[in-house]
Amino acid sequence: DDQAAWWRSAVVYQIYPRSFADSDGDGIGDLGGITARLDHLQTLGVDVLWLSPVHRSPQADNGYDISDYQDIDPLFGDLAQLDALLDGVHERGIRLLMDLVVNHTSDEHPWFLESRSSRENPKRDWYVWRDARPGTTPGEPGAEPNNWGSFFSGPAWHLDERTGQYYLHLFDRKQPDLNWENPEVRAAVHEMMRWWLDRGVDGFRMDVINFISKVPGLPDAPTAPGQQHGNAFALFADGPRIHEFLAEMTREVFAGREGQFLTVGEMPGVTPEEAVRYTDPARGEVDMVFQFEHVSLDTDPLDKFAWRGVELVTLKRSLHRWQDALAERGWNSLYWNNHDQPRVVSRFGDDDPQWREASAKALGTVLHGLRGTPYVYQGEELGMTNFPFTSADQHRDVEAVNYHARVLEQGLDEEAALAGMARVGRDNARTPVQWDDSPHAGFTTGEPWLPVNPNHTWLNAAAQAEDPTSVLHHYRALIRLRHELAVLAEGRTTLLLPDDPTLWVYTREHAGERLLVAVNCGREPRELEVDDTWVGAGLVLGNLPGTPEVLGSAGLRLGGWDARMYLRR
Ligand code: ISL
Repeated sequence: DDQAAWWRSAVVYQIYPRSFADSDGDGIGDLGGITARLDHLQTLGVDVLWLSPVHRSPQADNGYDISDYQDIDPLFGDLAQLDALLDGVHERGIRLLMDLVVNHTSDEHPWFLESRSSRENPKRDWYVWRDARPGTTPGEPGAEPNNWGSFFSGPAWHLDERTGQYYLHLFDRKQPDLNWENPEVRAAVHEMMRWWLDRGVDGFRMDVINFISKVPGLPDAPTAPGQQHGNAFALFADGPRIHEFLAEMTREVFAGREGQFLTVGEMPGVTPEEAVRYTDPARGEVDMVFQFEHVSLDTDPLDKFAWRGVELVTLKRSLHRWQDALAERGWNSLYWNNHDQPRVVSRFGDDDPQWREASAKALGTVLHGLRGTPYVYQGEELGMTNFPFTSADQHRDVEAVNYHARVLEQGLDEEAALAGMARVGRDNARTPVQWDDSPHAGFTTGEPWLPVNPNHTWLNAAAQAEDPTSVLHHYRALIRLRHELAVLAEGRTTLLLPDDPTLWVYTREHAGERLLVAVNCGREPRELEVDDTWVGAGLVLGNLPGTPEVLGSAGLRLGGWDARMYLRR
């Protein structure tokens, strides 16, 4: 067990640069904007920043399609500004993680331009090229080499006319998958990673990193009734050589370096059993993973936009299954939000104006009370909400835009599709950060690339900085507690009342200290009995005014969306 690891008591803040702060008035956030807002992050108290991609990119998927790994896109600035940001961050004792997007590149990356230029090109094998299915004519429907679908609608293959072969793209057709079976590809990625470490960055968040090892032969996947594409997940996620590739990466990139780094692997579909393997320090793969179980419970696995909701009992059991599975070996990362997920207060909380603030604080308390490294996504610390989408043309995200086009093409229910896009669409997380109540929320002096949420007039950072009862102040307290209380960083987690439909209650225990986290995830007040060993425990954090400072024998009476932490020494 890697007891000494600094990140066990750290909190990470994710910046989606395009939506954080704009310094040059083009309506798109940039590096200068981040540097100008570092005070916000320092007072919040976070230890690490993770920047979503700022590399050179055609922006087909907002930067997750990189055409030069060693340059900054002019939209965001240049390398000198990245160095200035690094200095500013390090001066404040904060570390910086870059996004590492190496399952695929942009189709405009020079590697791919070479690879597609001819079947004989030395880089041909750097990507995944295949002939049409035997007995078919290239280009006709069903001629794709296998039946895999893309995450962003349609088949996962695109026919390149020039050489008459298809290339694989698990995401957009502008995001061709690299062929990790080829050792030259792996060496080129390692070299690029070392270049960033030499520049001073402190680690990487690795995009869909558990997709890089595909099952050899790329066989067809089983199809569900009514589904056009096979369910290929098991054929590319956690594939046969994934652990080998990650261990090799650690050896090639981090071995022999001075410094304290952090690696987090984004891993859709990963199971707790696999996660233990990925994060076991003895195996030298990654420090922690982003798992997806708790953010997949409320949508249809075959159609992400078919939202169906989730019972609290299911949600808490899921997160606690992960707490239990990684209790002895490995490490969890904890998140509600990122740039791909709807806003948590609208999703699992209650964004009615009367309950928004309390429920945002309550959900923050639940997550930050758990064992693992918490991640805060920009705007979450303000309790930002989903955007009130009403029409298709308000969405910019390639995933939603492609989905909507397919719904129209296939004559499916457009109204249902729009409702789903409004509920779970990724642009909910991508509207500009609400800094103040000015016309574009202080985000830009120009026209924002995505509209600002109209609620910025009353929901913004400036107002919350003045208000000690705000969501912002609550997050500052949660982050401070992570640093101060060893029981929060290290304690063992035990879920109480697993079947209770609205109460989320658990304990943490470490070296003679015990913490009780009690949260009411509903509007109705609730009584909670606790055993005598808790009598006398002191309040370390509450949500609502008038919360008792010491726990008495009568237990707790929790108001709507009440959230408390009590400590017994
Ligand atoms: O939001 C999703 C689509 O429904 C997720 O499946 C998402 O695609 C998955 O989490 C992988 O995300 C990462 O890689 C994508 C990129 O679009 C996401 O923004 C990124 O976080 C491709 O690079």
